[in-house]
Amino acid sequence: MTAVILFLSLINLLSPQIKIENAWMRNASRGTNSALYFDINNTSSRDDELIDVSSDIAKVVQIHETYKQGENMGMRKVDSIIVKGKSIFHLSPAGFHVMVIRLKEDIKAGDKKEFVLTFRHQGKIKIKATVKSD
Ligand SMILES: [Cu+2]
Repeated sequence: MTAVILFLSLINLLSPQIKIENAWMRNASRGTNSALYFDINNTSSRDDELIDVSSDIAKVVQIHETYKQGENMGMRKVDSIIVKGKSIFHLSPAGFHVMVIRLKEDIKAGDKKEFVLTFRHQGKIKIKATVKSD
């Protein structure tokens, strides 16, 4: 039994069940805000949950959603994003995104910036986002 569990957790380590694809963010200058987008591909049948995003390039990093209130669009912080098993969750400019607040440096088109995503089950995943201009 122990051997089976060990074997299964080894498979887990070798082939991540959560794949982060198409990570990109907008160019912006030091002191201003930017946003990070990516697709979360959950290849396992178990739901998972993005609970934290961090980076050294900004003072504050938050998960946000976009919402509509009457004619106005707004955005607000959410605690997490749930990704259903066998599904892909898209973060996008008009939807969920990661707000990168008060950049410590200029970020220019072509740069690659590192973020650490934390999932409830998968744990930490390091990604590199490509900076694009509008
Ligand atoms: Cu936002």
